[in-house]
Amino acid sequence: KPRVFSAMQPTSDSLHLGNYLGALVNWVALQDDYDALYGVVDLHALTVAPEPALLRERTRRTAAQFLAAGVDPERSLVFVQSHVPEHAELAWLLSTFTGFGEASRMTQFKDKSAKVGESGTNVGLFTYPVLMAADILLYDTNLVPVGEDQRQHLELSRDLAERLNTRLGEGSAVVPEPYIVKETAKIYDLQEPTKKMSKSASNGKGLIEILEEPKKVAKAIKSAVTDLDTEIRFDRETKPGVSSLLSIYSAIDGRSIDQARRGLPGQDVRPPQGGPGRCGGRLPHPDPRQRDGVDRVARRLDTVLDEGAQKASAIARGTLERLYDRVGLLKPQ
Ligand code: AQP
Repeated sequence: KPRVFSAMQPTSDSLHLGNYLGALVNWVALQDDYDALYGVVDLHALTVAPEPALLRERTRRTAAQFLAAGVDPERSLVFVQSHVPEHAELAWLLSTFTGFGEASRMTQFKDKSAKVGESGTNVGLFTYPVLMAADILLYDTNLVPVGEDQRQHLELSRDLAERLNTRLGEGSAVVPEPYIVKETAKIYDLQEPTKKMSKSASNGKGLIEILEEPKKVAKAIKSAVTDLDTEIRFDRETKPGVSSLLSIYSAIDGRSIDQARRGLPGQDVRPPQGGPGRCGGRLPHPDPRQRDGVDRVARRLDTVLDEGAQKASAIARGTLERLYDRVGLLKPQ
């Protein structure tokens, strides 16, 4: 089977609707046809200097939300990045293949460092896309399901894979393909509908957390920014607020944008198993079953993560040894 890899950072108590619709729904859908590995990338989270106890707690919660959303540990490996030391090892090797200018062109670093200023930023944030490339190349990944915001980082991973093949010989790395579903590639902030929904957004009211109380979700949707006229029409340019709500509604309820606009019944085509499903009334909101799901799976979590890390590490070791050999590192006897 071809391989799929993707990951999320444990940087909040709950994933948000952008993480869910942009990535997680696709992880669940792909696990049937692919050999899937899904990671909680705690090493990446260190770039924002989290409080240690909170990071540990969020690492487990993030993994639990993968399972609650329908990632099935019988079919997919779920693991914590720091439990597989090969990620950090390959990141170092790849950093020696990455041009300084190339890394400097990453827009996410530019945006994030502009927010905190040079004194607030760190080298880890700068080399973040190199660690991400290591995450992906380590598993000879064919497909990476992510949101639109990760497209440029994916492009760097592809460039690095090609460079390894050119400099170290064919078969050094698999060149990964992005899997970005157009309709849900970018879920927008409810208060600023031209910006992506993001946990670090300045105004928390524009965000829907998937573990939020349905009542609060309904309230957030009701107070979403729309526009002055009453026409319901999909047009990102002139009606970003209305268009964003239509996209969310359509993605959650399985309606086409046009059906959603006309209030027609949906086909219940998505999301797959474990997803929010149909909603009461006219407002889409995540199903409370997801909350129960998180509690139910918490007990199984340690075993799942242990097994996931062991199996992931076995694959990762093979890739790393191949590359260490090709760059000329002396093998320990
Ligand atoms: N608004 C979004 N629409 C679609 N997809 C999105 N993703 C994130 N926001 C949206 C996708 O979710 C996955 C999680 O990636 P991450 O854990 O690295 O988080 P992130 O991209 O850093 O998410 P945030 O909320 O935007 O965090 P901050 O504010 O810290 O930057 C990825 O596949 C991402 O594409």
